[in-house]
Amino acid sequence: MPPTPTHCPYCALQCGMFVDAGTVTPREDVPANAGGALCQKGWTAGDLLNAPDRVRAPLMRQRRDAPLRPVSWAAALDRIATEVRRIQRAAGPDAVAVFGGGGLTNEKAYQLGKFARVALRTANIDYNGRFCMSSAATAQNRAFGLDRGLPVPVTDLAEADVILLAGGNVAETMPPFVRHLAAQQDRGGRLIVIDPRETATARRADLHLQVTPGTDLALANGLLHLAMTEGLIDEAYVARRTSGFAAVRASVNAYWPERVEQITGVPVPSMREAVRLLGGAAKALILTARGAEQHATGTDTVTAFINLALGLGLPGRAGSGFGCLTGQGNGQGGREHGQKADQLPGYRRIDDPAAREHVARVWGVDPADLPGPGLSATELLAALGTPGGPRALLVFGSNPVVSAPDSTRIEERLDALDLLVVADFMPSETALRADVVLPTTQWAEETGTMTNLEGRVLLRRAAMPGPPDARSDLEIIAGLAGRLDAPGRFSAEPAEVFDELRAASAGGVADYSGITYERIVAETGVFWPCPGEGHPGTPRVFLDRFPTPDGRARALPVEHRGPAEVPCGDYPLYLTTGRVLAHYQSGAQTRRVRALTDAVPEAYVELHPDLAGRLGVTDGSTVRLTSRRGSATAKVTVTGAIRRDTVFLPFHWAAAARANLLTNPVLDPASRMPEFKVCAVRVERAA
Ligand SMILES: Nc1nc2c(c(=O)[nH]1)N[C@H]1C(S)=C(S)[C@@H](COP(=O)(O)OP(=O)(O)OC[C@H]3O[C@@H](n4cnc5c(=O)[nH]c(N)nc54)[C@H](O)[C@@H]3O)O[C@H]1N2
Ligand SMILES: Nc1nc2c(c(=O)[nH]1)N[C@H]1C(S)=C(S)[C@@H](COP(=O)(O)OP(=O)(O)OC[C@H]3O[C@@H](n4cnc5c(=O)[nH]c(N)nc54)[C@H](O)[C@@H]3O)O[C@H]1N2
Ligand code: SF4
Ligand SMILES: [Mo]
Repeated sequence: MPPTPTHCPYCALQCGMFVDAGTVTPREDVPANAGGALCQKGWTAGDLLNAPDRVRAPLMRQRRDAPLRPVSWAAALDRIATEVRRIQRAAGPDAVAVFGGGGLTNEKAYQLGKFARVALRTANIDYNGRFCMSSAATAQNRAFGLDRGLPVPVTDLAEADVILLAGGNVAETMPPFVRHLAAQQDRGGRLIVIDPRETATARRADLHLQVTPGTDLALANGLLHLAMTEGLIDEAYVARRTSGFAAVRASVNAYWPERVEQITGVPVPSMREAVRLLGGAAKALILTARGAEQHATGTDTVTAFINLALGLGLPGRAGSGFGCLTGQGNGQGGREHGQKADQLPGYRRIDDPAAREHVARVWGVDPADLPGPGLSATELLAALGTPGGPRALLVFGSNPVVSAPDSTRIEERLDALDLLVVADFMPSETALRADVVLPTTQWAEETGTMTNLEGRVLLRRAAMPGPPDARSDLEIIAGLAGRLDAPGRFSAEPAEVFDELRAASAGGVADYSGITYERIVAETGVFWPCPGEGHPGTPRVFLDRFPTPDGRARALPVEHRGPAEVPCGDYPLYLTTGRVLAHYQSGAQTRRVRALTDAVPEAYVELHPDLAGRLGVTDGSTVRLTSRRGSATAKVTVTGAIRRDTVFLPFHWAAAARANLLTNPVLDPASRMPEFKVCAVRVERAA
């Protein structure tokens, strides 16, 4: 086989790569990683295919305390179908729940949503995107009537005079993205970064605002206040393209610079410089990432940055706008086609009668038989095994034992289930707790579409066969749907599923009806919305109008509330969590790649030198971190790049090094995003 052009298994940049017998080389034709850049995870992705402990056969245990043992596919799938029927007879359809992931292809995400509604008839399906994109998505939908991460192609970044990035460390989380920033800066463009840490990204910036964790909302309101007092508001744009801006003006009056400096720790002159840069730019982009979004105030924080962008007249102008950096490989498509509790394909709402009618017709079922909205991810996990809550959970593409907040409670809830099923190619920490583990093929062994952070639909192609006894998620879903006598068709062929997805999405907000595999190949990706095969796709959204009832963007006043937990006598420090270059998410994949564990072998916590001195610890010492929920241990890295009042712990490790033993599961009221980015902790020397 010649090298197969495909895309990376990891993040939302979806860098183009060739795979040849498991060896990866970069493609040069894909704009996201133009010129053929890959990060270390991409270069070493081939190692995932032959991970020494890869799951290669179905595994099952007879009782909770018995070991997992290999069984036939028939035995595994029969057991699941029998248990599902038993549980649903006793406790109703919602007693079986599904948990998906933003790494799944569009075809899988679509089929999983259909499987839940049509085969299981459960309302309870949600996915890990709640932990990821939900605040930005909710805020963009609220303001623009549409949630596409970036409003423009990444290559437009190079043309921006100013880029403001709030809470993103792209130098580690999507390194080839930095090339677009470098191109921008080479042209004389300026970069402003908001982060409590002086990250590799912040070091590239012309201006770094080292904000107190959880206070971005006040900062954004403060920047808008300054834009008003400095006469930098684009009044013609505000009058023509927005609604509700008068109320926003009135509310940000209270965010005068000295007050905002006190809340955020950002000096007034830095704020003023940021606003002058932004206000003086012909083209500017305001971008948020998880640092600003993963808070109980995440939706309103993103709204505050959108208000700033609207005041400066950015959204809907070429090369300008507001955007968020999507995280997971298919974090964009994964939030469009129905694995979210309140959603049907095409970014339709499950409580909209017209949407139910349309999708039910495509599925060949009665709209009245479709369930309504179910529980959101954190609430779903919290309800498992409780009276009236789900008794069975099917997981496809997530490792919540490591990645969900307050993980002690997650383990308790999973252990309280009658049935836990995990489809995965790795023996993740969640899979190892399951009653049935279903071994799947992975990225280079299967075909499907991924929608990257730009909203560009791409084709990942099978480059090689998977292990003989592994099956694709689509085959697994088809096998279960058949056993459950599901109505309608559950094809295991990605191209057939994609054609059905196109029909189901037609007329929806995320309309894929004009996109075909052939077009994706011929055009190196097609941007949604794309409502017909003759339609060119939409690289830049909002140029003429916003898809709101009156065509205007909605500005909405939002108030600073701060994090749910702030430091106190018992827990005197802020903990913030996030990522390092060499590891991905829960680490289920990257902790199995030698080059990556060599690069960063174990969990570490960043401490300011003053704090390290007070604690009497140095680089390499072991410390225990304790929050109101539990304790975790990690090695110390002393760095002046972090604030004195804050410590940083990446969340990629398992067992006692889990950041999520500490995190606060308090949720954003609108998006149901947990507050991963701030809780209060104490740090002590461990024996
Ligand atoms: N190497 C690697 N790359 C990845 C991933 C990975 O796991 N590893 N995951 C992918 C996914 S799913 C995602 S969602 C993206 C995430 O990509 P990013 O959002 O870039 O990643 P994070 O490290 O979670 O958070 C970014 C920054 O937020 C800062 N931060 C913490 N608290 C605050 C705050 O209150 N305000 C502000 N302004 N900043 C704050 C942190 O210091 C951190 O530097 O990365 C994607 N790429
Ligand atoms: N403390 C803290 N916690 C966080 C975050 C944080 O910043 N701080 N970030 C949150 C964010 S943004 C995210 S996105 C989540 C991610 O956290 P998780 O949802 O746990 O994501 P992964 O580690 O990518 O888990 C994916 C699992 O599915 C498997 N898998 C991958 N592809 C497929 C597939 O196609 N099919 C199947 N069946 N399995 C597959 C992988 O092997 C892996 O075991 O973590 C969240 N948790
Ligand atoms: S930046 Fe993301 S898509 Fe590109 S090689 Fe790295 S992990 Fe893969
Ligand atoms: Mo994410």
